[in-house]
Amino acid sequence: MSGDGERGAALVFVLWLITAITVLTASLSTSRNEIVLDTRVELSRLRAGIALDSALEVAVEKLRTSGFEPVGELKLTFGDVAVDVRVSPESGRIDLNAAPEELIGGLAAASVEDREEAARIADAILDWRDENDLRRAQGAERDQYHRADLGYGPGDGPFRYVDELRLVLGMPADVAARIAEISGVHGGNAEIGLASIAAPVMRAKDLALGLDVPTGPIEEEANETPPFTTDAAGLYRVDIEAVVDGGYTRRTRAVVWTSPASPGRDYEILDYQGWHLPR
Ligand SMILES: [Ca+2]
Repeated sequence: MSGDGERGAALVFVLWLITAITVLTASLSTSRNEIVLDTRVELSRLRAGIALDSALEVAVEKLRTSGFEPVGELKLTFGDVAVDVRVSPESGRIDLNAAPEELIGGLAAASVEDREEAARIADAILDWRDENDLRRAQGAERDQYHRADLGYGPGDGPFRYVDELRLVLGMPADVAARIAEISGVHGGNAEIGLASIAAPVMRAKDLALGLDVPTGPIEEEANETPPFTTDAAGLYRVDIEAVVDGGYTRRTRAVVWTSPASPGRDYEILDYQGWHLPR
């Protein structure tokens, strides 16, 4: 069977599976019994999970063939599961491990309004990634983590995942989430590439250069989607949200590499995270 034929058959199977689970869910829908309600949530979780996995397959295939121009967005429907896909090139992000120190400063300043807090966060990020135990002026090394009773120390090496930002001493969770939106660990570029650059990334770059631009998060920027461009290294972040029956919601974020060096591999998933948000 050809590749297209196999994918077509797989999608038909996915639709059949979701329909079968939908029928099963409907047969439970009149009951108020607690165990049955738990089962319905579990079935929604399952339907969303199947749709998320299928959408990731579709997104990767589209990246490998036609691309995502003009904007990296795609809407899919699997039965009554509505799926939104957003794709963006990793080279449009700031590499947490490779970026020069000023750019890490800009990254923090674009994510926190207070310049002193931004400077503390930048120093703590740099102390996390450098291999030495020499504390920067406002940073944090092993001693500071020990005194904060965290039970772990700084990585003293490259960030493996953007979510490791949450472990950095003094990093508020919302700031870690904002920085994670505009940074990555897989690109390996010291400079931001020519790939589509989101507004906060541009601001981080300007702040690193000392230009007079606003610090902190800007709400409108979060909703802007820059035009899609191809990533020269074939590295993309794929954000997917699946909503079952307009209610139960599950999300995944994956970093995919569409042109891995290993022969015989079509793509590799370098990072994968999942959330489910029960209503
Ligand atoms: Ca260190």
